[in-house]
Amino acid sequence: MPPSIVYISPQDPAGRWRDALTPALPEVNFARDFHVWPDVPVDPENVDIALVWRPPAGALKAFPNLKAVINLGAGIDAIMADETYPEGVALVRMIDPALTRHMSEFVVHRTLHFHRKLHIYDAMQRAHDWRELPQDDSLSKRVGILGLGTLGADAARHLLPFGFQIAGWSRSQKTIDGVESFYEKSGLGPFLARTDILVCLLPLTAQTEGIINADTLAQLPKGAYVINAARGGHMVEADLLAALNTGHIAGAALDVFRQEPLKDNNPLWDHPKVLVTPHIASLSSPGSAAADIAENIRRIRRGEEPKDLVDMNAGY
Ligand code: NDP
Ligand code: OXD
Repeated sequence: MPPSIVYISPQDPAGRWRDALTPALPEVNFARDFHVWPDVPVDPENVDIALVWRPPAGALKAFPNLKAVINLGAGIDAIMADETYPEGVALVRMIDPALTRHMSEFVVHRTLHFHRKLHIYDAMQRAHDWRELPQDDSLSKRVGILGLGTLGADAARHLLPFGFQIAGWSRSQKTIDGVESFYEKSGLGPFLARTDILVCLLPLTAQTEGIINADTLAQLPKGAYVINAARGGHMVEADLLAALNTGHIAGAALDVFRQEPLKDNNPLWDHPKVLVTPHIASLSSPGSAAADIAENIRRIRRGEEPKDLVDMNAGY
């Protein structure tokens, strides 16, 4: 009996992934060997691969012979939070050109929005207020990206042509043309002190949880902006609201929240200095990602190491 694949994503129907993977894996009989959780396959011992997005805690335990879990997104924090994650099972994250491209679009858009004061012009339009505001030069505007990995490095490269002064903060030192590298805990203070527009593209780990808080916001120059497209857990919402209300932070673009969907009574929804989007900065694209997922499934089944493995010790 050939091994089976299980798809576990309570949030996203399986259809788009099945449709994209079917031509990419002609050797797999999808009608027989692709199961959509919670429909339990007749023989859970026969499942070797799980394709998942935010699987409920404990769901993976039902498959005792899993060889790998393939995450259908970049962030694996929801999986790392599952204390019952089967020990020793390889975890693969998503690195996909479309996912990266779409995130850079979002970051460039939000950065330009604040840089060109479009949030203020939007409010002026609603007030029928026809005035010119002073225009800052991009050459003097300092953008700082928390996390200079796949997404952060690409966003930095896309921002460079506008002339911004770009820096990034990561665990290890980076060499990217035109991008100043700050790293380790000791680099965080100097990085924040030189940042007018802060972009968060970190993974959510024990070390990065709550990293945007009263203390770090206070280290940004007065009038700085915050763009969080990573995870809601990076941000202490009450601290951001306080900094917005004192005027220390001039505006924030938030795509991710501690509780999603954002609760109807959350003050961020209506805050005049906050732009809210519903975790859409970059959505996974089955059509783009299918070829790499298929290649990884083949590698795993041949007993080879898959690409884009998560470092379980680092947590990302
Ligand atoms: P990567 O793993 O490629 O990059 C992570 C970066 O963060 C690396 O530069 C890493 O440093 C740095 N980092 C990790 N821990 C620390 C730390 N403790 N201190 C300093 N730097 C640290 O991740 P991606 O770029 O692919 O993705 C980033 C996150 O974006 C995802 O985890 C996900 O949460 C979020 N995301 C959000 C989406 C949305 O729609 N809103 C869509 C896709 C992703 P080093 O390079 O030295 O290892
Ligand atoms: C991801 C996301 O991590 O969409 O891919 O948030």
